[in-house]
Amino acid sequence: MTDERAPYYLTTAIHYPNGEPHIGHAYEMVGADAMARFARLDGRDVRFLTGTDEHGQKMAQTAEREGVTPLELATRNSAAFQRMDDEVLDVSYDRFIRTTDADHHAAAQELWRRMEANGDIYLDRYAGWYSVRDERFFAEDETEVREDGTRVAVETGTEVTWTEEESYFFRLSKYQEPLLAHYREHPDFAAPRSRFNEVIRFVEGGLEDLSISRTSFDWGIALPPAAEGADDAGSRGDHVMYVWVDALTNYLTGAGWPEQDTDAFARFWPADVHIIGKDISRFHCVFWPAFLMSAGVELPKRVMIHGFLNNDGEKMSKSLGNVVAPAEWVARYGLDAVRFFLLREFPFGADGSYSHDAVVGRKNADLANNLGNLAQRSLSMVAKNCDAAVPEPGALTEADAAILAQVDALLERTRSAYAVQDFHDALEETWRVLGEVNAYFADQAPWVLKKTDESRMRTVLYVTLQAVRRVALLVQPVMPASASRLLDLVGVPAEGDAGRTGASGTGARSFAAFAEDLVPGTALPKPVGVFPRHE
Ligand code: ME8
Repeated sequence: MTDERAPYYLTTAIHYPNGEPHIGHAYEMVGADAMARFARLDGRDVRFLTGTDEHGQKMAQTAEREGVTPLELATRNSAAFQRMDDEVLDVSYDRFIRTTDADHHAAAQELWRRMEANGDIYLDRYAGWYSVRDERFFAEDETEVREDGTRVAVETGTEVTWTEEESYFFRLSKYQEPLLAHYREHPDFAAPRSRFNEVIRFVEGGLEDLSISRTSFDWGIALPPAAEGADDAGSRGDHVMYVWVDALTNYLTGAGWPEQDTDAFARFWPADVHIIGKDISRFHCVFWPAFLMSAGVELPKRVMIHGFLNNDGEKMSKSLGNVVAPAEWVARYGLDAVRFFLLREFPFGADGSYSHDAVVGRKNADLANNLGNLAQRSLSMVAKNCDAAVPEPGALTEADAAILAQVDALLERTRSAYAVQDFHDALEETWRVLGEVNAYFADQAPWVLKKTDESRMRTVLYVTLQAVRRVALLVQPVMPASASRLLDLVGVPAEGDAGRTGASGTGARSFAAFAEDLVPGTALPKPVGVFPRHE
């Protein structure tokens, strides 16, 4: 049977397992997870790829310092990243790729072979500055010498070292015009616009060929054997692929390329969106599409460049001692409050900050007061005054219809916001409408109607539950477990694993349920608080 759902393939950056995951990694995962869940609930056939980027000099050096092999280091920390996804953040990924996986080696070598067959790879010598921390090369004028004599990359502040070695080069310069043409024809290729513009300006400034192999260490993917009769066959074995060539290829491996799963590849490639942070936009918006053009593979549809999450406005760093472990955060505030905070607090494309007060503010004001109290008060009244079942509404007044119309409009608004990864807008609008529902509830005062007009009280409670139900459906991608509990309370049955609630247990409800109405007479469970206050 053919699957009629439209495919949706999204990826995160693959993270360096040279240490434990931090809250910046968690931020990216929560954003991507909300997108994956939204797409599933909206009827798409989702493939969601994440994983770890295990090769390169940084991994080799860290392993040496710690007295373990690079593979041991990678295996240990890759497991820590996977635990963060599974046990801490409830991320609904479909595959956790490791660049040490066998199918990935095959894909990276195939990409190389194709770029080479296209005449885009040549042997030369590299002489210049390399930052191991960033795993990237810098031109001399992109570096500066600090007072203490160390030379650093201006953009990232990391130390660079002079590197001279035989290296294979990729003819990036050849792709300047094709890239600019692609950007012109696909104005949504990267977002947000301001970050995309930086990329365009960089390409307009001219592109130099890129060094894509290293000889000074061996922790990387071997080059494919030379084509017959090639004159570089002798030295090829001394090289490993530059880690970024290998890393970027993971997106193809994860779709089944080249031959692991050709049906999946036909279905899921080109990727709908790569989700990455602002520090690696050049790799994803310049190098990656150039590699793909060279190899004759279609380009991804979109690169979403998110901003950085800082600690109270300060950059997180080990030396400042302000690195927060995601598990600590979740233990302190609860998972759904953390997920909500991360997506509600500032736009995904912008930089933002967290602080204890800011998280508690969101948790108490938005979740406990605005949504939690509304649900709790209306459900308690129903439990006491309507035989613990969905009440039968009478004719709707203008006020009833107006508030329901605002709630109904949220699905389309949320859908278009998610289409451009604007969770912040979706949540801001949802909470604006929740504010209106709270005002409606206060105006209608069902606790007064109880004494004067019970039939009208039932209508007001019905309308309020209807609003709570729709909001709960819409916030499932952000707060899977709490939304699911709330939907249980308003009597919306779970539908298996449509949205993959993962560790959170109970099933999700697809957005198809949005258009349905609560059925009067449906028995409701005893109401319990879903959004506790942070004391
Ligand atoms: O760059 N806030 O890995 P990585 C938000 N292996 N996002 C942050 C962040 C912060 N404070 N710090 C880092 C790599 N990130 C490569 C990627 S992809 C083929 C290879 C984001 O572990 C960062 O922007 O250093 C990136 O998207 C991701 O975390 C992994 O960073």
